[in-house]
Amino acid sequence: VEAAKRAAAYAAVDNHVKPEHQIIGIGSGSTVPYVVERIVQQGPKVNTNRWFVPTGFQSKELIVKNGLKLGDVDSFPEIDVTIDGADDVDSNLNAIKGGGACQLREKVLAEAAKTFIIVADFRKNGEILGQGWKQGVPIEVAEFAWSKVQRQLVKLGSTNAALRMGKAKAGPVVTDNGNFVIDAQFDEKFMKQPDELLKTIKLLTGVIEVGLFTNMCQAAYFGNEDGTITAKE
Ligand code: DER
Repeated sequence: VEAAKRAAAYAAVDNHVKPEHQIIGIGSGSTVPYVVERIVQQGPKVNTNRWFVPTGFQSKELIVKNGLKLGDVDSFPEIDVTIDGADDVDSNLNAIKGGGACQLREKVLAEAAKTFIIVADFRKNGEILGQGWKQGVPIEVAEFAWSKVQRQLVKLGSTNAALRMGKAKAGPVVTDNGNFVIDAQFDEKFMKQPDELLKTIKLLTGVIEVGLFTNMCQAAYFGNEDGTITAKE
């Protein structure tokens, strides 16, 4: 799977990170390190003129560790290209994101980018959202409102809406923004219309961001087990 992630990341960088691109958004997860690896390979000459905007703590560490200049979205509101991972992608390039609980800053950088590219391994290359990623839609919520939102998600039709608990941490996962995450499963009839579901969930008071990225991605690159790449535009 790592080779597939690397192949997808390399193809995305080779096709979409041009020498003239100076502001680059770097996503979160285990695939984006290969994106940074490939950008570093473009050489110090082109990279000294670039600023790299992170989508969270992990992303920031990745940029700094690779000796790249750290930018922020306040100084660089317009981003040339953002490359990020995803948990599931459908045939219309809609994505479930937030497996790493970074979807708020990821969506800000995806929106701010002229081009938003997804990189992933073959497991994420799907038809309808939720067929591959079974953990549900990640929803960032204010701590104060989480149980109210959970009840409303069930009323909306979620088959299972659960507060995301820490693994090496007692209690719930806390995002880089100090909020909680609810993972809410919905059946196919909802997941076939991700933009409708996004709007419905986003309107619930206490919801901060929803891990449904609809009509945002210009291209997605998937690494396959046989070493080939599938590109969806
Ligand atoms: O949280 C996210 O949206 C991340 O991009 C993440 O889920 C992607 O996961 P992976 O690159 O580790 O498969």
